[in-house]
Amino acid sequence: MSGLVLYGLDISPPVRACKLVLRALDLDYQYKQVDVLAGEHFKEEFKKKNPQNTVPLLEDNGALIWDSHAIVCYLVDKYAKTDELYPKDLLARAQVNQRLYFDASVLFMSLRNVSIPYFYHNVTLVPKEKVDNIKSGYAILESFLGDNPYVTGSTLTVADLCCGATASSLAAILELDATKYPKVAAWLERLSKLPDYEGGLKEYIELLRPVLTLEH
Ligand SMILES: N[C@@H](CCC(=O)N[C@@H](CS)C(=O)NCC(=O)O)C(=O)O
Repeated sequence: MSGLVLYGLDISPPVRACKLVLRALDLDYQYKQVDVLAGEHFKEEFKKKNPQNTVPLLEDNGALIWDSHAIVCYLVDKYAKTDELYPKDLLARAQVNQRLYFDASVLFMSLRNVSIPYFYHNVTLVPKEKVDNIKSGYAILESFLGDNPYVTGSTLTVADLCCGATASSLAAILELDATKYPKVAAWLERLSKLPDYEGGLKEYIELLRPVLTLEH
């Protein structure tokens, strides 16, 4: 057993992304459940490890890393046998990083800006601008894909696993319209064949979709 410990819960999209990368690298790790819905991430013990109070959090022989994007890059750099998932070539890496920052700052935020108000304040009405943010995320992904099977080209990278974990979860708010975004639909279908892809996806969608009302 490695010294790796992942803290999280399956319904979390960024936790799913980390689990997909751990699986792709065939790494052993201990999984410690943090029940975010019950507020466990605000407990002092967890706060000491991650003052941002978010999951996922990775512990590697005592070193602490959080934010899924930092975690997945670290895992590939440290443990992968090849650099395919996170290329060392500077330009290729810059492109993967761009997609990772897009996921962190745009795509995931369009989800979080709806899920946090619901989970913490029971806000079920999703204003039009937040619905539009989801549509815009789908449209940007469609353009990233172009004629390629993956978001940076012909090979799967951590950018697909992070963006894919978020994009699949957006269906919790607004189901993807495959006629408008056929490339995103085909890409998600491709990713869905990966082992452990499902994780807590269905559960996450079922938690939100039935209770939300969207303004159009
Ligand atoms: N950018 C972060 C986002 C992490 C995040 O917001 N995780 C959610 C679960 S999906 C969380 O911990 N929410 C609890 C909170 O922010 O209070 C990442 O990629 O790790």
